Amino acid sequence: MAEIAVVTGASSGIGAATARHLVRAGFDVVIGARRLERLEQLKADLEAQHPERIVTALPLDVSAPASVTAFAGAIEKVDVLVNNAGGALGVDRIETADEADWSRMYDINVLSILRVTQALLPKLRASPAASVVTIGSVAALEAYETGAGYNAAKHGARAVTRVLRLELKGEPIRVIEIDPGLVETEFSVVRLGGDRAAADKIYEGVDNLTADDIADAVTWTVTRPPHVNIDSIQIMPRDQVAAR
Ligand code: NJP
Repeated sequence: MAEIAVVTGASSGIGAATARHLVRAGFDVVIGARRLERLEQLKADLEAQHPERIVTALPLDVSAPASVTAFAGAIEKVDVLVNNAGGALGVDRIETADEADWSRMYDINVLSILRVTQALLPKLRASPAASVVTIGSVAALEAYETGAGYNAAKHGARAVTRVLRLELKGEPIRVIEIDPGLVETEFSVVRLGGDRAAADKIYEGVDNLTADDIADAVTWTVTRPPHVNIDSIQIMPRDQVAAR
């Protein structure tokens, strides 16, 4: 029986690419997000390319505990969990930032990891060799102006990841953190409230990372021999020398 990887936030960007790479690497995948039609399209594409693999698309809102419970309840087995769902909202300086955005960023980047990991932990424990991956950010390692809410949230995600590793010490579950720099996905469109033209400007003239670059790293870490734990990987576009 194939190993099963669960990827949250798989309807676009890094999550969708990670699901694709993991299927190519021989995993069956469970993909979750709110935009179910995107997941169904990804499932159809993957099953057409890899008819031997099983792809399960499930609705998931990581900020709704009942949705997380239903998602986890529908999953029978899990060997790899990729906590990828998340994102940034707004670009305000602290003096004008919106508290609701900060609260939401904490919810989708930090509490999401708590909810999904907690719900799937019994099933991860049933795996002979499991991996839990956090898609964090270089924002957890450095600070940049207009990013305080997101920086704080990703620092939080990093802290949760590290504590999880300590608490699972001695169990066959490794905990991995992948911290990307700027990756060309829908991230900036969401951050800018749907303003695609403004988001495109951010990516203009820079040799950006693609979602495949990050998916490649995720897949590499979870396919190392079980005794090897890749603690964390920071991946930046060559020309990005600071977080932003
Ligand atoms: O962004 P995007 P990325 N419940 O917007 C999902 C981190 N990162 O791939 O629900 C469930 O294409 C959303 O699904 P949907 C970033 O912080 C990125 O770049 O259908 N899912 C979608 O699939 C994040 O943790 C960059 O809207 C929810 C996905 O999240 C991860 O990479 C840099 C959800 C977002 O896909 C993937 O982001 C960096 C919810 N409530 C870190 N809310 C970068 N791109 O530059 C959102 O340092 N999602």
